[in-house]
Amino acid sequence: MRLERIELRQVRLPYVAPFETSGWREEGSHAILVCLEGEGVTAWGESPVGANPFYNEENYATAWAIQQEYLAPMLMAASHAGKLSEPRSVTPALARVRGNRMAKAGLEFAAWDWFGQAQGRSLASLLGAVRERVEVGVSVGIQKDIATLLQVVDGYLAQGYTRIKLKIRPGWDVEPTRAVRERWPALRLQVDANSIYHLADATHLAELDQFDLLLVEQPLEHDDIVDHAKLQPQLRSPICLDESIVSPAHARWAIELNACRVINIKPSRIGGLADSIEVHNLAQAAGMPVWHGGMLETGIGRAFSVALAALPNFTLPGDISANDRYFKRDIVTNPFTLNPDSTLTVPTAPGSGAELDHDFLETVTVARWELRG
Ligand code: NPG
Repeated sequence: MRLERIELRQVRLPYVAPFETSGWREEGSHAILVCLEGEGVTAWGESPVGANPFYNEENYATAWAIQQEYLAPMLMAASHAGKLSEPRSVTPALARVRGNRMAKAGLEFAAWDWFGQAQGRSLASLLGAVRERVEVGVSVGIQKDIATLLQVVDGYLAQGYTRIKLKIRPGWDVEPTRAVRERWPALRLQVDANSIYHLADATHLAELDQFDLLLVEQPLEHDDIVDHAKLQPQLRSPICLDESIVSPAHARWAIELNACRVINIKPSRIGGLADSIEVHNLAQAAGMPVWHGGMLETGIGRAFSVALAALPNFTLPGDISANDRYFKRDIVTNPFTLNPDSTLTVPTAPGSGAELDHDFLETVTVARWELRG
């Protein structure tokens, strides 16, 4: 891959409804899009960073700065030194920069799109996908009361989604989960705490065991593995780690310590697709299922999620809903729509398969920057 130009864009794209978790509320996407151009190929990636550093340490401002000052120049230099012969060479080329994984992921995703297009191969085939459709669910943010929650869940079930995740926090955990479970006894249901509890809350968290949950996601601190290993034996529900698993090494530590029984893979959190595949493979070797999380990606990031979720060990439904669950109008002309069996169809076009709506993208771009090689 010989790059001639790297472009970054900040977009602002309002959500159909604000999204509220235990720690923050966001009204729209603040994603950074990455465009790579070279050898006649134009490729796109996305860093699905938020408005605030409340999920992890990154937000749109940190990613924007690190990409401009370090990552884009490093990628350009690696490309001109002939060091980017495959998409897997991007991660080592950016490795001197510690952390900042979402910032890196946008560039890495775009490189996969570039190689897919250049080789006339779909991203799914490059990644080793084994499925043509992937099962998906919806993540339901915190609502103002239980009646509203039941209405919102009912709406998603009516659209055909068959797995629901509830955001929980102290004061909004056992009762809303009970209400949903009582109304839909057979529903595949899971909860996500986004790091709001502490080990001392173990007895309270064990109350969730009565609701036959697929998993309890990231109950404890965002960077913890050890306390989760102490909590898991106190819960019947499987713990799933999200925030804590930022690299293949973290996945290995969690597996070795029995800190969880499931891993959520978000390739942006892990710094790209290459390391995400490694996490997938480590979990598979340990007999541990993984599933694909979501960062309310635009249509660009979503295409990467759907392709990755088609790997064999993604055996639980992903937080990868159809584009219209997030945006009234997305920046792609080929949004995903929900199939009647609660799946999305894996793209087969070369590269990521996302087709940009360039005119609309112009109207939602609030900043742009470019580097020429
Ligand atoms: O469908 O993309 C989606 C949202 C899934 O709940 C979801 N994401 O903690 O997993 C999470 C949460 C999240 C959203 C995290 C935005 C960070 C930012």
